[in-house]
Amino acid sequence: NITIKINGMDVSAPAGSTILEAARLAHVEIPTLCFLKDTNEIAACRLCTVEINGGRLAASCVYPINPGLEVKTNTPSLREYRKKTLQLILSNHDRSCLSCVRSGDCELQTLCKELGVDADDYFDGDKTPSILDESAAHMVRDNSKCILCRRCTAVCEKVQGIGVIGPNERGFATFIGSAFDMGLGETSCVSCGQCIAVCPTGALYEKSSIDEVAAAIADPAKHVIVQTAPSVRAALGEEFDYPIGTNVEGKMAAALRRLGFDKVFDTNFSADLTIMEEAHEFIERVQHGGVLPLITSCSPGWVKYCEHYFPDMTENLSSCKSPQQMFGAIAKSYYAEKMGIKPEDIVSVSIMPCTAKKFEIGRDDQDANGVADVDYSLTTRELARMIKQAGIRFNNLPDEDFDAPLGIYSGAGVIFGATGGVMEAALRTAVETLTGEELQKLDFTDVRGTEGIKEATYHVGDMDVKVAVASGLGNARDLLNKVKSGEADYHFIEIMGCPGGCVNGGGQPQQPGYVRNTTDIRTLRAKVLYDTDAAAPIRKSHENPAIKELYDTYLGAPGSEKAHHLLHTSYVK
Ligand code: HC0
Repeated sequence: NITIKINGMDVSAPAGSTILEAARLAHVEIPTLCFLKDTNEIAACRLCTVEINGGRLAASCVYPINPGLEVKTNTPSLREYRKKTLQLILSNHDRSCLSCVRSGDCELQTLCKELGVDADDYFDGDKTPSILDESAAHMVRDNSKCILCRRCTAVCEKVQGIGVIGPNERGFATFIGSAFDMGLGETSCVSCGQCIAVCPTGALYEKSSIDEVAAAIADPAKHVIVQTAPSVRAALGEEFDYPIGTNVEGKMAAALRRLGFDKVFDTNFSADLTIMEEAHEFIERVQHGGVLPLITSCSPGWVKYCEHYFPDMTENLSSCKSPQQMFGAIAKSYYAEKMGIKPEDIVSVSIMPCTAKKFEIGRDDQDANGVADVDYSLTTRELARMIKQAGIRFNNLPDEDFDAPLGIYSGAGVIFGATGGVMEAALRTAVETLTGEELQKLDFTDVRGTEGIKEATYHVGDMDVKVAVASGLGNARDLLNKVKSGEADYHFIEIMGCPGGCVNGGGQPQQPGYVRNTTDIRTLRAKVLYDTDAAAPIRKSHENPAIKELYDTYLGAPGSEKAHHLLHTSYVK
């Protein structure tokens, strides 16, 4: 450890720490705006500036501590300096805060309040010309709210390995955009929304379908049903001040009912259905010399990435639709017939932790019944907004259950939302199907956890099954390059587009930089799903009674013609 002085106090911190980290150990939080640990360490915004060794200024987010260093974090001149920095940012910022989507949880707004910025027009003058880019299916870019922190470009390039946005021009003319000023929708953006998740202001946000959903609910001619993805229950509470890692499944179901949905269902049900089809497909490919490794296809950001960047591997993708889409196809066939409702009179809504799901619902071949499988996909954040707009007191709601039959799920279905969860769920079913024996231990712990790439080998019958799991597209790229070079020979791979899986999706509640930098958000949210699985009375997809009934009375067997028609799809090269 190295001992330094912070505001006159001795503070001991590990060698290699920055001033920002050392101060935190003394419970002193230095303000930051652009800083994202391991992703955006560029000291661009200068808000974290401190005084060192008697008055020199240093950016604490990147300045390493050294023996004898003396730091002041809160002098009158520093406070003035930070206020000026904020005033300068505000001078080139669209300050229509009242109507901004981030009003109330904007990091710029919070800092202005905390640091006592008492007016917003100090340095008014020219503004950098800005664009509103609405070309993508899933999101809007509003550069008038951009503060050039570059968190979005860093996550796009360094974490996801994509880099479709970056700084254009120089100096005062600098703006974030795509090459040749193309709209995002014209680029190879995969719609993951990780840029939105890290944006501190209202410059990036999902394209909202709240009004369309509310109109459908108000239309008496429509039967409006909703499904909620596994990881929404693990994060929605954050929008209502619950600690990160609180399971709000029961209150979420109650809120959806009060919003007026005719039936409240669960994507976990169709996650179980996906496992039935995907495990069957895996066994078929293994036994009949099909293309291996089989790679999961439920994450639409990943699927789009594969189509753009690894088109020669689309044959490896499972032909299974995602659980979101399988749900929609079953809702407008099996459920519609059961209820005696025409598919075109059903409006199928999904609540997803994901922005790429907005893109997925409009893909070709996602309309098994002649109408879209899913009509609207809302993010977790949009659901929170709808609940607030409707005056529903979320925190006071009772816990309620999902409706049957499309709301019944196994523990295997709920863990889909964490990286490794789809693999574990598939193994539970594939191993029992291949061996004909009951598994003694259902926990495949090697594929759990938030590491970017995980590998394991399982002895199944007379075969060693080699599996791998990657989350985050930079990790997916590294893993696929190993497969292409022949360095690795897996049988089955799970890939999720977002680092940590859907719990960390681009549609989840946005946590401010200082929380992201100090809290393992992914692990806390994933724990909700693993705890739910551990406590579930049924933990294997093939034992879900509603799934059994679906096959017995409607689909026949996994991989049947009817199942293929409704539940499988194809990809673009
Ligand atoms: Fe996921 Fe899904 S697990 S992609 O991460 O597979 O978005 O939560 O809903 O469809 O089930 C997201 C989450 C889903 C789907 C499921 C899968």
